[in-house]
Amino acid sequence: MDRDWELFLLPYNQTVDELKVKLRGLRNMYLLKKEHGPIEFVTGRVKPINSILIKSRTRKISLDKLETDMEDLAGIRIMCPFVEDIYDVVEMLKSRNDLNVVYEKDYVTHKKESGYRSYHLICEYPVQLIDEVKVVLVEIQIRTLAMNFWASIEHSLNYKYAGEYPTEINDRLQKAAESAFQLDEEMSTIRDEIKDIQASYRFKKD
Ligand code: 0O2
Ligand code: 0O2
Repeated sequence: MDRDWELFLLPYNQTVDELKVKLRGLRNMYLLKKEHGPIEFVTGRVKPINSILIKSRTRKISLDKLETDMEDLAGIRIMCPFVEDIYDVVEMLKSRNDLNVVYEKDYVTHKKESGYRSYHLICEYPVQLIDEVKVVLVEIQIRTLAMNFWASIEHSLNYKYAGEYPTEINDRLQKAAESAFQLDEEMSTIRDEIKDIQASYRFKKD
């Protein structure tokens, strides 16, 4: 099939650009209000054509059905300081009126076999084109900095091993993912203890 990829991907590029601006704007609002911000940073990408073709072959997705069956042509990633922030961001996204969450995958509570942790929302997002509104799918991944550290490095290693790690490497990657999660839990505990100390100071002063 002859496809004009630039034209096909245009609404996805528009979606990623718009959502990056909107979500980075939210981060700046928290910064201005000097409140604890649940968003550390936001990135986004449109799936490269080569990756689309590979995924369509491996997942047996017909090129005619990319719009409905390849849910991550547009991808947004939100990094949070703490695990608890992930759930706040999820609720915040669900309450937005410019996004419709179609379904979600909680790999934070239910980690994947690889050790991967992240919260995924598959959403519909309306893009205004010249003379119509096109609703496209976008995958929003929400994770902590530690989860992102693990996933980014594992993803780059995966290219070398084409997803087929030797068992020993697999075990070590799973252990590394667990260490990253323990680090997240420790940072949350430290934060809570600091809050308690601050509250007790305030109580003594009053
Ligand atoms: P600031 O002032 O750096 O915070 P673009 O659309 O070109 O702006 P793109 O191509 O998506 O961005 O770039 P990229 O590399 O994905 O990074 C997007 C934002 O995330 C940038 O911030 C980066 O600084 C920030 N970023 C990327 N990696 C990290 C990281 O490991 N830690 C932190 N804290 N930030 C990171 P901004 O919004 O452009 O502005
Ligand atoms: P990319 O752009 O290369 O990251 P689906 O991919 O949705 O058709 P699947 O595999 O059931 O089907 O979805 P899942 O597991 O939710 O994975 C979607 C995305 O999550 C992947 O996209 C990765 O970005 C990320 N992910 C899932 N598992 C892992 C993992 O074990 N390690 C890492 N590093 N990332 C993971 P893609 O398609 O790989 O694309």
